[in-house]
Amino acid sequence: MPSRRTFLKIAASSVGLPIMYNSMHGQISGLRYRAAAKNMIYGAATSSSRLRTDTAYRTTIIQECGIITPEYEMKWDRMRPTATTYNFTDADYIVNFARQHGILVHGHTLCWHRALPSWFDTTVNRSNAEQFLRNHIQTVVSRYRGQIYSWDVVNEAIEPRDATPYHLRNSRWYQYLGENYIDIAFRAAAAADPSALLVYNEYDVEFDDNIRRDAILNLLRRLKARRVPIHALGIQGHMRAADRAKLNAHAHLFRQFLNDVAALGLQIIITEFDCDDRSLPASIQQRDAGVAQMYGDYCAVVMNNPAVVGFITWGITDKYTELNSSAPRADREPQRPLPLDATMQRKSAWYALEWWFMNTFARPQRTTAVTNTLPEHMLISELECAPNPAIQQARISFHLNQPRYLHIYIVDVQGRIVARLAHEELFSQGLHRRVWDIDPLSCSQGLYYCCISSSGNTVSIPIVVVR
Ligand code: 9MR
Repeated sequence: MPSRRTFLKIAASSVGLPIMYNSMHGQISGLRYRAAAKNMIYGAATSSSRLRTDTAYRTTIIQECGIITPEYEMKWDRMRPTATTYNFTDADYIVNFARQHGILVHGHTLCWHRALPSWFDTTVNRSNAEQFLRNHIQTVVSRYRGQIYSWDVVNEAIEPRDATPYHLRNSRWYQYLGENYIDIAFRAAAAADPSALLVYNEYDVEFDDNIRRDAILNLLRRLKARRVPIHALGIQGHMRAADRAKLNAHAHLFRQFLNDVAALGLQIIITEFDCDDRSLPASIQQRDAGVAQMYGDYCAVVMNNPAVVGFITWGITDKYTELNSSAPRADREPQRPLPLDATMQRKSAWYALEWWFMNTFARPQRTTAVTNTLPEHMLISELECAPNPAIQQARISFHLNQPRYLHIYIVDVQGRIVARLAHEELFSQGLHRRVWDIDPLSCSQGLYYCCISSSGNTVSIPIVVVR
């Protein structure tokens, strides 16, 4: 068998050589690695000011998050100081921070009825609304082309109380453009960044409101029928501890809804999970237990659906939860809705998520790293990649059930090849265990995939580089 080795150059890092672990063996804690081992993504909403000023917080985000959502920075009121100008400073900061640490970005949000700038109502009208929407999406999405994993293209478009046909929210966008605004937004986003996962984001799909759920499903069906480029449903998941019994009583409806969405060929991401603890007593122990139970019960529904590929919490630490302003407790105790407490310590909610990531089944490989996985899945099995700590070598093993020409390589989260280990090399049937020299690996800290491809089909496993 020819043994061809490919060597890579690396820009020497001032912080030393990277250490690489196979996250599947759990040497690294942090929910991002737990999720990645199942080809899922965990992350949190964040803000540029917190990342800039709070070092402990920043370190925590790097350790825990495989994806981040800007809580404010990509909303119209922050990006559009005037009708003709853009301010990208804070959004750029978040996107650059994410790139430096191998973290994906969930862009939020291109079209929403809230967080509009003060000039909006006096400037935008029926005759120019389409132009404003198109220009905004074209400008913002192309600026970050290739750097945003997923975009909340349209947020919260359903509101049955507004009594419109199809239960669409009677927002400015709807008043000016009708339902067509949704098509316009998705098509503009797809044109500006064909590689981004395009998401429709909604809330309140978990309980007894069938009208709302059906309205969302019917909207998704109409979009699919019109061939609008939509790839995923975002479910916000803002929960209240008080609603636990209600969640469990209606879990069959929520489960059915997830199945119906998946049947449309859409992925599902939980995009804004948190748990308002106002109904619970002041006792920290009781609150943390009640909140964690809600995390666990929610996961018992969503983690068991293979279409659910991501779980994002609305913040990661209680220190910065928005619930203290939007839903303050009567006793004035700070809310405890998130996986980490205000000093970045893990709470039961963190362990509930960890348990679910460790015990859920692996999702089909991520499309950023792989293409069609099924046939080669059966052909190649037992893939493992164990780089040594000095990262000069990686031991890769796999089983092949017929002789094949293979490509073996390492890609980053955007699917870019950072190391080619074998190129169209013939491998015999059976177990292969080989050590490849990597001299040294051109990987900064973050998540990568070791991939084996044959005839356009790829299998991959997540690996993690830590500096
Ligand atoms: O958490 C956000 C809050 O601080 C902002 O004031 C508000 C308006 O921009 O948006 C909040 O985030 C919302 C998100 O953008 C969409 N889904 C509901 C979120 C919580 O209200």
